Amino acid sequence: MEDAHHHDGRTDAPGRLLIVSNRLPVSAAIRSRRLRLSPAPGGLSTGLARYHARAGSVWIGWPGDTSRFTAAERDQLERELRDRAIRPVWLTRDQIDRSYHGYANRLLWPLFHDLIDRVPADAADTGGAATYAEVNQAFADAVALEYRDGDMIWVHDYQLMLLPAMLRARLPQARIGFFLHIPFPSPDIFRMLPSQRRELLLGVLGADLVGFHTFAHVRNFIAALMHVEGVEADIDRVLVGQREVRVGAFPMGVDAAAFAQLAAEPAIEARAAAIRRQAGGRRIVLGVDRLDYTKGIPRRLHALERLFDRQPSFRDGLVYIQVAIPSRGQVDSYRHFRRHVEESVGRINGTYGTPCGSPVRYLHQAVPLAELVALYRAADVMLVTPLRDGMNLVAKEFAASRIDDDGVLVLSDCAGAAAELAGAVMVNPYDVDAVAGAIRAALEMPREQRRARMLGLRRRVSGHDVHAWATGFLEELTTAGARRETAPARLPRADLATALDAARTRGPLRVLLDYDGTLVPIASTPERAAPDDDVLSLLAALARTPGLQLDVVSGRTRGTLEQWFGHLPIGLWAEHGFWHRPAPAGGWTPAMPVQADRLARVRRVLDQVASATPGSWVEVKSASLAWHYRGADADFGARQALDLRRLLNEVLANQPFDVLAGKKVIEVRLRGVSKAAVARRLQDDSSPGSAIVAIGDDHTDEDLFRALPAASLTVAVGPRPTGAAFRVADYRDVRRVLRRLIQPPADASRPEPAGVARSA
Ligand code: ADQ
Repeated sequence: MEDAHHHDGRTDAPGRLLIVSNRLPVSAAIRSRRLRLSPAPGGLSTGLARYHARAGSVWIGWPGDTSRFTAAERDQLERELRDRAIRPVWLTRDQIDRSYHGYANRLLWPLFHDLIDRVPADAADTGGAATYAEVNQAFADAVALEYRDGDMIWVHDYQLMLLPAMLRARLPQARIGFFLHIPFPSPDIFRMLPSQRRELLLGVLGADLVGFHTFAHVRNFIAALMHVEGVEADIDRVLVGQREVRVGAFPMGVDAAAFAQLAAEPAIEARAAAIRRQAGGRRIVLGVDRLDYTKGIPRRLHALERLFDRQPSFRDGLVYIQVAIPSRGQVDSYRHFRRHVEESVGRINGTYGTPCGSPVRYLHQAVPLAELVALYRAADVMLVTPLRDGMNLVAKEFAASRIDDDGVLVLSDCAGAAAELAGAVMVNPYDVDAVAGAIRAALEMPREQRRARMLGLRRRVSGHDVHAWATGFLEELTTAGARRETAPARLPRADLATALDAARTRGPLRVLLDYDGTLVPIASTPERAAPDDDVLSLLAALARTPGLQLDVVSGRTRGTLEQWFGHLPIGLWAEHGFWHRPAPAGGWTPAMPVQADRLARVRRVLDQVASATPGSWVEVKSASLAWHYRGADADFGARQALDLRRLLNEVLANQPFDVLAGKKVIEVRLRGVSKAAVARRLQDDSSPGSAIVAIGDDHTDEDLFRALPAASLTVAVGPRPTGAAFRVADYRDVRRVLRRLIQPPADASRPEPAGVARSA
């Protein structure tokens, strides 16, 4: 049987989008012997379902517990899902218990929401981690089966964090995106995860693009990566071996137009009016949440209690409607939590109710969308006070529904949405008094202010809806994948030879060489990397070559460079250009004043870390200090490095220092000292008409390449992503290229315009 997508027959059709998430937009159940599909709860499926309906995508996920289904019922389910472009991943009950209810919901969920006291003591030893991996593997099988060349794969959320790497291993060329719908915790909390920390991080990094709701989550993720070997993180990308992974904030939106349209329907307006009437003149305060301990419902109820206590007029002046959608009833802590919430509601109504009514209406049910929108429209104040939330779409749905520009949103500053919704009344959800105060302020807010705030909220919510979110993510994924395909890794070496020969026939050359990793291999200790005879005679020969001016630009100290190359008639740049010596008799001059006292203060900190970290040491240079931890225990060293980096980055941010993390080294360097500054000075003192050739192997050389004139011949050594025009494999290739420069240029033997011979 063919599905709809096979019928189009186009061979050049752009690939499809494969959405992969644990839950599908529908979940299946047998009720009264009939198969029923109902919309699945939760922000991910609700939000994305609207995108799926429009986009012609295929959705792969778990259809809910089908362990009691007959074979015929499963077949029927599969057919009905197929009509909705959905492919089910069948999981056993045990797999769901251990992986979804177990590892994902008992462990990852509370930990990622900073609620570590919700992590059960036995969370690590129920075999959940292994089953989680097994379930991710089952998803990988399903995706690989569906995948065709050119498709894009978009994996969602914390239940599937291993999946991107599993897919990368099977489909190396696929474009894979990953989005985390929940927060990524600070590295200090992430470190508490008892199992497969590293695997989860590397799992996610199998994607080409990793998205979060906010920059705070991006920052936490990147900080956690500082622990991981072989991974180099930048502000918006991570280098994993040779592969570049983009990382970014993509705040998810809601289908704002659809909510606005619903909100304007006469039936819904009438229903909202009816709800207001039933409140009998009381002001309406509303809460809508999945019944989840992250949503802050008990503290919210406390805040109301406090308000009723201190402000008796509110006791029959307002009604609080709490709609709590049942959620994760299979997990113990959710069952206990439900009881706790219901007891609180009972207590408040018992204490503050009157014969004519109770101040809290509590609904433990999923309400239909139309009813939800009517509630949004009826409310005077919407309370969204999670203790922690990836985004929180309820806040946005409320704003999108308020086409009357009225209603006040009280929003927790611990929700991702707080980074966007400036028009809300922000509260710390843990501060019960502040929440009570915010509810009161919201109720008393004058109409004009309500209107101004709501206009701002609506503008944001409709300008950044769920379609813009998905499109934005997928566009970025397209370019992220494209970059990998066009990485200049395959530039033929012959091109470099041709370009060099052409440059030499045109005029003089200025050749800039990095040292370690470029002229010699990287050695295990810096002392072992002394130049061999071959490289010394090669440099001497280059120095003698007419029309060629040679400079060595290195991070090494001037003492070392002087000792190795002092006798050669070449320019030397030590400590990334802080010291310069133009020629053997020239003497060394610093590029800027040394800030000895400031460096001394940093040094005290580094010395302290070094003394606490066996095997590590501090290197002192004129313009920089470096803490090397290559010799330390790998885990301990990484942990110390993380703490040190965070301290230095935060404390030194406003001081004239750069903090640079290299391979097992953290360096603090006077700002402005870089190979880029060398590039600028060089352009002033080169012979007129010189072409510049620059060769280097690490990221300090990238600064140099970027600062050179565009026509320069920049050459990267080794396999990292680079802005250089050419690439060679290693120091042996570099020497081969340099040897060529000692010979007369290949083209010199051919008849050339008169001016050219001069340069040879
Ligand atoms: P959730 O934790 O599920 O989502 P949220 O973003 O608020 O939280 O989404 C809840 C969804 O369920 C909303 O669309 C809401 O309308 C619906 N809903 C809630 N209560 C309901 C009820 N009683 N009846 C019917 N529908 C109800 C996770 C993260 C969030 C993140 C989303 C999307 O925890 O932080 O915003 O994914 O990424």
